[in-house]
Amino acid sequence: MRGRLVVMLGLTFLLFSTGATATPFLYVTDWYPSGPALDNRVTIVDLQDYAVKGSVTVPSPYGISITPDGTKAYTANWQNTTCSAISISLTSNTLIETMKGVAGHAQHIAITPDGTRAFVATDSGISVIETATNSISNWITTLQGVPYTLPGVSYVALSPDGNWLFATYDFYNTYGGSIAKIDTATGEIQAYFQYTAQLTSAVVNPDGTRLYVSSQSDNRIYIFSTATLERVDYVEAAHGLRMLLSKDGTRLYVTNNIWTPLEGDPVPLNLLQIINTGANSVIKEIPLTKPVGLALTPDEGRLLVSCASGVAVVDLATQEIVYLGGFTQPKEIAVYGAVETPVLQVAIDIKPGSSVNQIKLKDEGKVPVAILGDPAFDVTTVDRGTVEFAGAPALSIGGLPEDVNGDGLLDLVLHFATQDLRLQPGDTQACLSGKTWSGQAFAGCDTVRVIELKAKKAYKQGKK
Ligand SMILES: [Ca+2]
Ligand SMILES: [Ca+2]
Repeated sequence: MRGRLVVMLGLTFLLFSTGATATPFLYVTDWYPSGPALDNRVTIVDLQDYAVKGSVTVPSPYGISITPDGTKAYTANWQNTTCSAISISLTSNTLIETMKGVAGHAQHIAITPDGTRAFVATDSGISVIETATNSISNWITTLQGVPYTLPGVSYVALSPDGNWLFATYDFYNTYGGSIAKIDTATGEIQAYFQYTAQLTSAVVNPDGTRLYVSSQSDNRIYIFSTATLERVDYVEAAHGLRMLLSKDGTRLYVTNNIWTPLEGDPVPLNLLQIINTGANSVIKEIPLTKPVGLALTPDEGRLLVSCASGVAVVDLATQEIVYLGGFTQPKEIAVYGAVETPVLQVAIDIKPGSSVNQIKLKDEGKVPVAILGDPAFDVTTVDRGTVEFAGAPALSIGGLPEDVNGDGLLDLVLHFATQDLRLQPGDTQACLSGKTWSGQAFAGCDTVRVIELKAKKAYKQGKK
């Protein structure tokens, strides 16, 4: 598997250099306690062809989160009690630095929606990273104004507005498993729920009203009111370890994986569960070997699950599973990539007023091309700097919208230098493409008659 993936690398870079795709990327933390240092890494996989795009060496990375602008990934490093910042882009991924000073063994990290801070769950409390400087400090939480910091933080989840941090505590905490609702501005614990089960992760629904909490030892997903931390419901589940909600909040994905079965426990559960949050019931169970982390592709068509020695890619429409190998022991995963929107087809008119659309190559003139407005396409939204016709950029002349075909809708006529056109004699079609200010891609084609200006060329050469 690894050999094949390496072979694919060249192709991946070729795709980027043409700028043809906005493919999402998968980031996998991978580390095994007794493995060689080489296996302490974040591996980056292109989710279009599953080729490994590269890897960054990081000490014992467990949790991983990506900033909302997609420029940096942060890892929570368990054994090394550090965090790392990685610069990520379409073409390169490099370690910025590994920051010391984390409270303890770090296993999960959550970044605020504005990308300014990252909260780190450690076995000795919560640490916070200022992402502008990558400075790290141990967060002093307070309860009724008095410093109150509990160890054994298993997970941290932010509300969609970033105003609240929900921390779950596992049973290493002498107070038992518990949940705290903390004001991210002040560190004040606003509500607290104490329980006896080992709580492993939490997720807030899209409107910020409900908190789902998974338990390793209680076989339930608990549902709390985020306002009061009162328990309002639960779902009978297995040994929940990590959870992920669909963007609309209707599906909850849960990995179930009991690491150390207790005496009398049945066969260890290794399951992915899909829960319908409307009915609070499990609608699908998929066996997977020791599943841990979860991520969705931007279009939510594929669910990615880190497992014992690989990553399972579950096609949510067909339930088909592809396994990506070549890992030591994947921990958490993250996906970053823009949602690809379909290209809007628009009508264009090359040389408005002419139906022949003859283009004479080597001509020093300009070719006008009208982008025709229609009820579904307002030409005033066109970002002219993005428009290309037959490979040539639009010239910065003209371009005031006018109705060139008399249908009452504004059209946009742009001009292109004939010498810049990538056309060959005999071509019968030429196309224009571009984007609107909001990023919607559009394209359209029209017929052409391309001829070479032989007589003029000979005359010019003769003059020289
Ligand atoms: Ca025409
Ligand atoms: Ca028109």
